[in-house]
Amino acid sequence: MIDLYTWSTPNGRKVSIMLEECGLPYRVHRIDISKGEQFAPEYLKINPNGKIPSIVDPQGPDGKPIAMMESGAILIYLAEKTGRFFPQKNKYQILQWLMFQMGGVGPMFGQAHHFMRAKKDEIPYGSERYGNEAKRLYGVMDRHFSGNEFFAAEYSIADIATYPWVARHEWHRVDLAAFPHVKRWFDALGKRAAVAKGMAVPAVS
Ligand SMILES: N[C@@H](CCC(=O)N[C@@H](CS)C(=O)NCC(=O)O)C(=O)O
Repeated sequence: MIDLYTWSTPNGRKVSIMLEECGLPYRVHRIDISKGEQFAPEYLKINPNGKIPSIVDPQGPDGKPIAMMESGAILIYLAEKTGRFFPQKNKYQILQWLMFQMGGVGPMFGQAHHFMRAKKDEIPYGSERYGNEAKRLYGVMDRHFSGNEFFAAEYSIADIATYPWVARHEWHRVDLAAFPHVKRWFDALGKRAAVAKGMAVPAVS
């Protein structure tokens, strides 16, 4: 049984979607990042970066336990463990779009959320800068999806990594109607049972 340390955020949900897609049994540990639980000394032993998500797999490589942080690396690990959603024949295409998510979509949308949903006064410079960058990234995805069903030739960890971020489109003030090909991709993925299940993790307590 894999232990998943997570919270109700896009980076956490990438991993719960992947675990659901692969049919791997897992146990959810809620790390409430609004309460600072990500900085608890016990948790830092699993994730030295003090963020979610993390996993501990007692059956890691060579049968030995492994603890992992960084959602992109965890997706690659789970894909290689199960042989799912990261086929060798599309490996570099998938990696390219996975890195686009890890280095672009995630950090930029995350910053847009920070500035647009700031607890005190909204900071217009930050909202504009990251809001514009978010829209630019939607443009890149929209052009790609105008001629491609998925990021790579088939559904892969690149799609799994990006879906939970696009699911927060209202948070970064993007109207999917302006990006019809992203909307088609988003709606199609949302119909997958594993995506719906993974998006509901952690369960509301
Ligand atoms: N690059 C990391 C980013 C992880 C990340 O930023 N997690 C956020 C939630 S989505 C977090 O734990 N934030 C708490 C904090 O920064 O203190 C990954 O993909 O795993």
